[in-house]
Amino acid sequence: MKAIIVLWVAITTTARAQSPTDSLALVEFYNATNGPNWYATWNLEAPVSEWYGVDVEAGRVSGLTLVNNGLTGIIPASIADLDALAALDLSFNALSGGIPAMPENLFFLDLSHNAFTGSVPVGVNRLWYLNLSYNQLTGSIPLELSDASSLSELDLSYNDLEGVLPSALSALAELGYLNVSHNRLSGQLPESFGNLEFMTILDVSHNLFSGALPESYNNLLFLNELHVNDNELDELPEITGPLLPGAFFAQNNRFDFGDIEANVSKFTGAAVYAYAPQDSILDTEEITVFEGDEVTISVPTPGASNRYQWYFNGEAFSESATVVFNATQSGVFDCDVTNDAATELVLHRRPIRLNVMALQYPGDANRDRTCDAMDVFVIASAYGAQGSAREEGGVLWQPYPSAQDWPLNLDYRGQTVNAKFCDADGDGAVTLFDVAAALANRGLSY
Ligand SMILES: [Ca+2]
Ligand SMILES: [Ca+2]
Repeated sequence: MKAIIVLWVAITTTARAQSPTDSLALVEFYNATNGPNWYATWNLEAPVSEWYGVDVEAGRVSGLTLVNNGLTGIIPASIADLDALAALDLSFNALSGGIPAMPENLFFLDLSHNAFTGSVPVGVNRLWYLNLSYNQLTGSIPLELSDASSLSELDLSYNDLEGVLPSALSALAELGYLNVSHNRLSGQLPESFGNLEFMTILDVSHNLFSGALPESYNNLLFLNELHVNDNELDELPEITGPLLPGAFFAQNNRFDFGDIEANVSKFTGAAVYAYAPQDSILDTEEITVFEGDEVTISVPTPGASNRYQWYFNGEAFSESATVVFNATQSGVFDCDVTNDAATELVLHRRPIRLNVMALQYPGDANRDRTCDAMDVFVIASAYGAQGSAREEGGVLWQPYPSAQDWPLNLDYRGQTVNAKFCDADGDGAVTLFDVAAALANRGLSY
């Protein structure tokens, strides 16, 4: 009832100088967005032209600016009745629900920093400024946005938008600012954006874009800021076109030194930039060999002036791109790749796990490569021990892949020897037969 009275007052007091349709739509908006509790509220008995944030031109409402004014609730569908409205700024409030059809003559629309859900509105084709950032909009970026041919600033950042960045947006010939950062957009960056000749700031960061940064972006001669960081891009062309004196952010992608080396001066020439860190390179590997086998590990990664630092179990191991060695013990190899030209980036090679399977010569219980009286003594000290059998039994003086480690370790002259090496014949128990094997092979070495 109160709302109806308020409505009647508004119409009767303002109708003479004001379109009744506009007044109705504004009062409905006021009621739907908790008007009485706005920080700066409206005196509905005053003329519309005196209401806070309302611009009136020639008796029609042309602007509505209620930034950070405590608005809650939804925008009613009747907002579309304000058909002379040119500018609508409701940013920094707590409005929610879907964004209804907007007055079609709008050229400025800022609904950023609210809690709107649903999809990006379309059909407002006179817009030159559209900011819907910091909401919870879902769905994809509508192709129809490309019908707003005067659009020069488009900000859809900090939403939950999915799908691709439509190539059709390259029809927005006036576009100078495009920000779609902090969504879940994927696919390739459109080649056609190289035609957006007035593009000054392009921010596609914090999405799931993959593939290459299109070489066509070299045509963006006014590009001052390029934010492609925090995606899954893996190819950076040599940037020959824009000077990028402002900002160039490419970190947290899958670029390697082949991508960065050629563009270092483009980064360092910018006022602010980052090309590090990048994702780890190459796949994790697992290599299983017998001890003594030759092993080759490498870091096949592009870059003309790369340097390599290998680590084995965390300790510096080698500085070669490719390392060849004879396996002695199991462990994990890591490699850091640095570059003399692009000095701020360290690329981590994903680890290589080396499993070295021990070989056993029957009778060499203490593993000093010789079978002698000491081995007889060691075997006797493990007499009765049991554990896994070898896959292949036998006592010939030749290497056998050893069994899995036994629970028992022997301390022999400060050296730990697993009891499985006392099982000369490999049957899973240390018995007199093993002592006999050691005696038979006594004096042999390898
Ligand atoms: Ca020995
Ligand atoms: Ca045995």
